[in-house]
Amino acid sequence: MRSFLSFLFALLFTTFVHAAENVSVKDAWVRPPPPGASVVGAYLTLEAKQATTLMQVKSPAAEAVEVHTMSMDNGVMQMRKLPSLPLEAGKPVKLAPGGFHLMLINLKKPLKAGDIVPFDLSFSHGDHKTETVHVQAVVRTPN
Ligand SMILES: [Cu+2]
Repeated sequence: MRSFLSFLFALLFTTFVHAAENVSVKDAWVRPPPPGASVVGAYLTLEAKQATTLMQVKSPAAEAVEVHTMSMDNGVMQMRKLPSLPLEAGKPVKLAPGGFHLMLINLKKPLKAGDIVPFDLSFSHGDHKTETVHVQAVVRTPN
């Protein structure tokens, strides 16, 4: 009986760990904002084992965080806010300068190189399954 119970617990725990591990985040960084700037871009690479959708991003460093895309429109670079960002299974999505990025809107305090900016990324896997991934991004100049 005891071994059956521990088996059950192991099973529960395994399921839980798998559910919490769908999305991995790599290389999170924030561009150092120019003096006086209240808006700044943040970048990272997202990968999901199973298809999911990034629904919301929050950070204590800014009033809001938006997901933006950049595209050429009649020779002019345009930024557009996305309501959500879908991820396909096993296909990394790189948020990088010139493409998808996170935008910190109305910084609450100035950021400088070396600062750590926490983010909470909320994903919806469908079927009412959600996952929040906590990310620590470093403020640094682009490579
Ligand atoms: Cu932007």
